[in-house]
Amino acid sequence: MDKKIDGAVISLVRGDITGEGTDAVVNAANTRLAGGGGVDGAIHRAGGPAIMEECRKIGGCPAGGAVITTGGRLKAKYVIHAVGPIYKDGLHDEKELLSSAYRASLELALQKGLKSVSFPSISTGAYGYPVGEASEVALKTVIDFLRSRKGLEAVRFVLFSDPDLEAYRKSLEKLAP
Ligand code: AR6
Repeated sequence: MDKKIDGAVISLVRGDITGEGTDAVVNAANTRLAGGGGVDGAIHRAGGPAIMEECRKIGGCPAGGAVITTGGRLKAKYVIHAVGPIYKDGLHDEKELLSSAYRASLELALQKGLKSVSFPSISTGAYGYPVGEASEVALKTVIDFLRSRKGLEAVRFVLFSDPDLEAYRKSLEKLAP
């Protein structure tokens, strides 16, 4: 599913983000940038050790933030490591932190002059954020960004399961009918 937002396109696809050919892929990282399971493990496995070498030099990143490294052996030239919140009950700034992680990633992409970025569904795996709510936060943040800041041409959400894709599809339909 595609939606045009001003000059850019938001696409929702089902797949494995490590195969994406966008300028950057976003990783759902932790504050220590230490690697882990889920999409983080998959990106480091596919991209090779050069990514972790840069992560170690950077040292860490707070929740709500993002840092950028090489894409190593990935097709994508860069990996943007975004740190989403660990979901508790929705009353611990989860929404603000999740939105901030998406915004920080988009800011980094613009700073580097990138045109296309692929996101996974940050925080909705090991970090437990309900995907219905997270998809609305993610898409609203990206739509607001694309409407106010020019330069990006394509933002892809690469969802790992059909239910996740369906949740994002519903949210996008609601936010940009
Ligand atoms: N491509 C796209 N999406 C994927 C892939 C993939 N190859 N693999 C998993 N997903 P998670 P989080 C989906 O747990 O919740 C790590 O250990 C997955 O199905 O990867 O932000 C980090 O080191 C889910 O929908 O990230 C952190 O410690 C989504 O990606 C912690 O987990 C996010 O799930 C971060 O947790």
